[in-house]
Amino acid sequence: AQRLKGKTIVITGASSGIGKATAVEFAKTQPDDLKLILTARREDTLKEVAREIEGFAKGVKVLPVKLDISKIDQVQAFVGNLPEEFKDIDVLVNNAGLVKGMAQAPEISTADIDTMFSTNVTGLIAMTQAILPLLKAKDRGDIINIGSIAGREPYAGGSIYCATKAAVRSFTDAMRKELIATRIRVIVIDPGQVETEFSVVRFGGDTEKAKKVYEGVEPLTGEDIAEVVVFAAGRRENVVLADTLVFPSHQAAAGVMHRKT
Ligand code: NDP
Ligand code: 8X3
Repeated sequence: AQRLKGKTIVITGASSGIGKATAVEFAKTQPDDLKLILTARREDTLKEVAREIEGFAKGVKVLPVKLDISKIDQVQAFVGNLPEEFKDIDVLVNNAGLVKGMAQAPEISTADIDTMFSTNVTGLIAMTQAILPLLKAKDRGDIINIGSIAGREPYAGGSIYCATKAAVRSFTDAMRKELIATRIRVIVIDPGQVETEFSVVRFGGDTEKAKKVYEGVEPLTGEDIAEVVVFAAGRRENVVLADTLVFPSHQAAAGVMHRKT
């Protein structure tokens, strides 16, 4: 907790799931002195998360920022629009991301392909490029990217999503090499199955269909991944948790799941 003292942390996709849980976990771990910049498209939800955190962590200042990371102009304006006291960013958690549908080629809609790539890949890259100069200027800081088992092991019905997460993995690994002479830590955390709004979004709001994904299994929670993110950020500066794969105990690969019937 001491190592996180006074840090300014940006989390994308903090209105739900893993991102929201990560915001709460940072605040629980360092409730006395921390700044959190929480971004997502749903501003009201971000404000609720901010109220929740400020209710239990009196030393945490929370700044909710409406930001659609798939819109490059919004990302490029992000740092310039921050209040002065939030500009000294130490940690970027690139978490915002989504999957659309289960369609297979040649039936994948162009709109869905665009949404997945512009959010999970070009949005994440733009956000990283916006914040990296601040980290380079002080030669320290963390970029923590949320990848997925899907980026290591592509599955039928997930070709585009899997390709986006493979791109996150390549971008992350190349950047770690590019920043080798700095103290900037480049980290990727790959979750297996986590129950969040992920499947509800995948199936266009169909909660019944989403529920079926988790029938007979015990998925991870957003908090489980949040703990790993905060652990990585809280290590001694010379310790880089470069690459972590996290499964629930019933899962051994993207498609290897033990279901109780
Ligand atoms: P949720 O759907 O619960 O959360 C996704 C978050 O991303 C929301 O806060 C959403 O906010 C935000 N988001 C989506 N699109 C945009 C956008 N264009 N601009 C800004 N924010 C956006 O899902 P998870 O918590 O599960 O997902 C978080 C990350 O974890 C994703 O990158 C996902 O791919 C990854 N992941 C998830 C797994 C799972 O099984 N759940 C497994 C492995 C990885 P809003 O809608 O308000 O914009
Ligand atoms: C989410 C994991 O395998 O359900 O990234 O697509 S999977």
